[in-house]
Amino acid sequence: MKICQIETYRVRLPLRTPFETSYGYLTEKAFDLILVSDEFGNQGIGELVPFEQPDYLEETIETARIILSKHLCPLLKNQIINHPKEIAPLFAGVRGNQMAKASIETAIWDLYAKRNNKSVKDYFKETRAEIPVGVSLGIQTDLSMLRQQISAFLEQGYQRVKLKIRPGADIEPLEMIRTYFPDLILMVDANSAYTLADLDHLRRFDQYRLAMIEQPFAINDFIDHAILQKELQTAICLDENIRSVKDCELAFALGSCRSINLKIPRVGGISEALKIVRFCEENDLLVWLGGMFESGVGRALNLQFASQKIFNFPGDLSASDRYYYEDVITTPFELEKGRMTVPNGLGIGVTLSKEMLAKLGEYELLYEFK
Ligand code: OSB
Ligand code: MG
Repeated sequence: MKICQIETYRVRLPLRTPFETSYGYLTEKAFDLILVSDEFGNQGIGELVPFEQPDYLEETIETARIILSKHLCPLLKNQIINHPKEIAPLFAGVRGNQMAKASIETAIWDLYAKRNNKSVKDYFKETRAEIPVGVSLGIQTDLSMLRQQISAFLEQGYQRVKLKIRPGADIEPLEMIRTYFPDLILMVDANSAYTLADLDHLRRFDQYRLAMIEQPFAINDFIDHAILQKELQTAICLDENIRSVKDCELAFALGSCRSINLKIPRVGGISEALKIVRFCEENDLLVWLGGMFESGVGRALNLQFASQKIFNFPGDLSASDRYYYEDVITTPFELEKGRMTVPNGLGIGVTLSKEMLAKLGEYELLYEFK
């Protein structure tokens, strides 16, 4: 297969509810759709997911656009691609920039599956049709609002709640939640808001029966996380630290965590994500699927990937209406009894809405290879 054309649509969607984390406040999400076409006019779609601010990780949507158009797209020129697994080695000379790489790699998986009349999930072993899902809640200092929100999400069938926390907005919401929702599958995500100096404070978290504590320390810290994991009963989960399977090996060797939040874009695409799944399976690390406020395109890919049976723990995979009023795909994803259905169509299994793209998208032809 040859990549003959790469196009993009830039889109912005307002979030239904502004989302506060330990590092910032998000009211709308920008993302680019990346469309790759082969010599027969088959098309694959990927999503470029970085945020506008370099506050979750260093990549931003703007830096990713530059890496994509200046450094990654030209590498596809005159290449015969037999399998999407060839993309990561082709991109290896470009350091880092996993989300930029993943936008193309995942688009090529979609294209490859479509050419072969398959769903992306057909390339994974042991899949299932329905996935248990959870919801990630932003920092909420109004505890009665938080209580109402959690009740509403539980009524909709969400099977797990992740709460964003920071120093000063942690113990009180946890006390409230355990008073009113004693049996809830609950976890917290600090997005690096603590340091080892908070060790005594963090010890208090053990009493709330948390499924895990996600990313308490700095985004590249393996040693302090290992020290903390030895001191706590609660499992530590790493998100920002994990950019590749090598990072999982390091975390495992040091004992930095017992769980991995796997986001396909953060590790550069499906091929690396599959290596991480295998590593976690072999080493008894609990792996589950995280999210980046994806549109319907990234969400469809996440559902395909989470169809693998190892993804038992409900991920940050919520229905479209949890995030956005409208979407770029024709059929939004809905929740049924706390589960979401993996799309069955070819590739990632969704169709772009021409009307929505005309209304919301800013089009650009990135490359045409003759
Ligand atoms: O740390 O997992 C995170 C959202 C934006 C940036 C970072 C994170 C998150 C989430 C929400 O937790 C995930 C989602 O529901 O898409
Ligand atoms: Mg996280």
